[in-house]
Amino acid sequence: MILAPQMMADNGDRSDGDGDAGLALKTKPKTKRPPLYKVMLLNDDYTPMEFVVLVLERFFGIGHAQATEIMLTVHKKGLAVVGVFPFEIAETKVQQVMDFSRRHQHPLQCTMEKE
Ligand code: TYC
Repeated sequence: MILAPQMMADNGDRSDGDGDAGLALKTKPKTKRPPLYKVMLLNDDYTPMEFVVLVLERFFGIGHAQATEIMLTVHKKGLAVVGVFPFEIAETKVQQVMDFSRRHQHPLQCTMEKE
């Protein structure tokens, strides 16, 4: 039953309704966010540059110009973080990229690690 505010006037137990039964301990409000995971692409010698750009556009929603920049960063540096996500989303991205690459017979590798 939901009571209208007027009906809750009798506060004989002096509770404020927040469920802490009046404990006067200093506690941090529990607002912990879920851990985030970096999703990374790794360089290799065989995957065509245009395929990597397509992967970034298709699975990470990155525009063509920025996708090209990120691809070139991976090409030059060996790897780059392409996005940061909660665990299940990161895991899905990695699977999607690995499946897509495998289906096109490219050795492109995508991995994730806790931030
Ligand atoms: N090094 C590849 C080439 O020269 C291009 C490439 C870029 C491959 C990024 C993988 O994650 C990668 N064709």
